[in-house]
Amino acid sequence: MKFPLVPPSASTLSPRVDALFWFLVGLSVLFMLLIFVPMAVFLFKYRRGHPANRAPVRLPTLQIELTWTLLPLALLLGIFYWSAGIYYSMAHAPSGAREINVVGKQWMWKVQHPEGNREINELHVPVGRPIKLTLASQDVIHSFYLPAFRIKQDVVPGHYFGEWFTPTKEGVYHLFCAEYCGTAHSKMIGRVVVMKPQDFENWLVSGRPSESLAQSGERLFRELGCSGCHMGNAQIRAPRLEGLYGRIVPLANGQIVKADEGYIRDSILLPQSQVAAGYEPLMPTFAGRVSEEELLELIAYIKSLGAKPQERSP
Ligand code: HEC
Ligand SMILES: [Cu+2]
Repeated sequence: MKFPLVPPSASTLSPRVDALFWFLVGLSVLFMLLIFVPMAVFLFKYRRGHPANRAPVRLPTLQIELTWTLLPLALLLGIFYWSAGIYYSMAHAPSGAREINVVGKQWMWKVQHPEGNREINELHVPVGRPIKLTLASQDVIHSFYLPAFRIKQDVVPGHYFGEWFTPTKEGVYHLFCAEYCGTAHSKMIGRVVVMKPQDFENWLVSGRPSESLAQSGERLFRELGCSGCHMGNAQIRAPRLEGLYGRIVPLANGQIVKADEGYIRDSILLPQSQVAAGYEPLMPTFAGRVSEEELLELIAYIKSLGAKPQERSP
């Protein structure tokens, strides 16, 4: 039976993570040898009864101290610089990435594609294209783990987490939950299917639902009564949401925030926590009334309202 020592390497990040990993393993082995080989040699050389020279030795203490202080310092700073570079790339998705939402819940991963396609414990992606994931949890802490792409991200309820990868090889790869999350945690597994771009297009079209993600969000926007306040001639003065996504928003308390997914999420669940400047805190909370998936649909809709720069008169 084949038992691979390391998972397959199938993303642009994998070789970088592996290089660092093997360097660290090599370095550890080197230092282990540097300590244990002399130890064994001295044990043997100075064993009882052996006529070795046991007279005290004089060594240049300062040089020795400096060497074993400065050398490890340089080595560790080098490792820091190297790994910080990888960490930085991991944290910043390239622009033009395909955006996919993933919601973890006991005990499955639910995936939403922008076109409206949905999957459970499966994630279909095209090869060679950066994929940007927005991760959320419906209940407890889960951890989204794709070993072949060298990404693992804890997903704590109440926040969005971003993660990205560019698959480099077609194939089927493991998807795990890597945080113990209850009875059926061990069954919270799935697969990532990396396909040729053309096959992926066909897959998308073959399963295409009647509504895109943003269209589902638009329907919810009406059903939940958001449009009653946020559209056209409402009784209550509420901000228009066109062009909100990505904009800088001044808040009533003087703070200035960026309207990203997290901000929109908080606006819907905790409207009192961040009141837009110039408006009364009249928006009711929708906590408990919308699921994580519905929230992501609403956000997709608000994002689809475009980023047209628009003057806002408070
Ligand atoms: C009763 C009227 C009302 C309803 C219903 C309502 N809102 Fe609001 N909303 C407001 C008001 C007033 C504000 C501005 C004050 C604030 O930030 O809380 C606001 C702010 C927001 C903001 C922040 C906008 C900005 O410019 O910073 C978002 C996003 C938002 N609402 C989305 C929604 C969504 C989505 C729904 C439906 C699930 C909804 N609202 C339902 C009145 C409403
Ligand atoms: Cu889990």
